[in-house]
Amino acid sequence: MAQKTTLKEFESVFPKLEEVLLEYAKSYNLPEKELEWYKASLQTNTLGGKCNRGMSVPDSVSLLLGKPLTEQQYFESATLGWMTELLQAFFLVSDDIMDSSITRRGKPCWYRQDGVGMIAINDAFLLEASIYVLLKKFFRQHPCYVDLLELFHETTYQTEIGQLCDLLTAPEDTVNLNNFSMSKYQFIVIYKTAYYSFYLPVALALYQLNIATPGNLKQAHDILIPLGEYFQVQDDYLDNFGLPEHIGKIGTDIMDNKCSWLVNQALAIVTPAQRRILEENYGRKDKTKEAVIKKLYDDLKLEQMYKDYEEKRVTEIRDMIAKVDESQGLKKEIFEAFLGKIYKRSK
Ligand code: GPP
Ligand code: MG
Ligand code: MG
Ligand code: MG
Repeated sequence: MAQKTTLKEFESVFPKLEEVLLEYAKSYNLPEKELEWYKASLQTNTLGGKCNRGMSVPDSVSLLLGKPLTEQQYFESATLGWMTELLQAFFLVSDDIMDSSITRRGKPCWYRQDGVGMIAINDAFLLEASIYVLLKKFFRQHPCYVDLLELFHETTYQTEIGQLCDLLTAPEDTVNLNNFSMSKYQFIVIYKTAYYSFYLPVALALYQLNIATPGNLKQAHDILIPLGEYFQVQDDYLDNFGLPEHIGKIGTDIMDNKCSWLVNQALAIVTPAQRRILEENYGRKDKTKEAVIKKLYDDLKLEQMYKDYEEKRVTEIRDMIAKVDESQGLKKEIFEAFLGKIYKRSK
């Protein structure tokens, strides 16, 4: 029987990885003050989240094997999990600057913390570089070292083209609702979120066990990308309808002129008068205009539309999971575990 990891167990691996990263920086004679800075950035930006992505690496490895992991197997999978969390930390520190966000995980965003500012950009680069320090230290001899290396690079590339589209679809100075569409939306969310959040952890698990094949990677991809799409729809829904105390962040999508799921749904059903309200108030850095849009979303009953979407999408995803052919080494439970963690989430 497979065994599920706990946040406590997963977090217990972090100090060892932190030590390796600090020792590595010391080997370059990085002065004490900068060493302390790097440590603070690592801790603030990598810890304190739900670790859903990171923990799904050991969970997937254990499900693939059908038994609890040995200490060595757990350490390897948790290390790959923490590398996923470092990638996420790199993205979030950067994304919060680009989105002018206020809080993250219930605290001020890193770039808004005392004395940090634009140093956060370099901190984000260092968080990314830390992935490859760990990969080399622990996986240099692994038969899939190059596959793992390429997977992290490819996933980073995919996320960055998604982010590019997210940003270019949301110019700060011009609001043009004609730029939004569901097909644009789909591109943005698949690339900026689904690959790194859903496909990456499972592909890592397959490589760790050296059982990845083009067939099972594609099978995993074909379910995990729709799951990731659904996850980002939830993120967009929560940006407006979630509670900051639950989601740990304050929504910025309306003021940021984002091609969000909500605005796309609104556009599909508005009357000409409501469309004018959208045109005059969406995407402005103005709290009063934001409130007008929030009121419009309520009038349009977008909360109920989301709930209907969620039920329909989850039924479709369950059907896809039911059809997984396990003879290629994958297990349905891997996908069920992801779905179980996110269905009806409020954070
Ligand atoms: C989520 O978008 C996507 C990311 C965090 C990927 C960022 C990618 C980079 C290359 C920097 P979001 O802005 O909706 O997330 P959140 O709501 O958490 O700010
Ligand atoms: Mg953001
Ligand atoms: Mg963003
Ligand atoms: Mg968001």
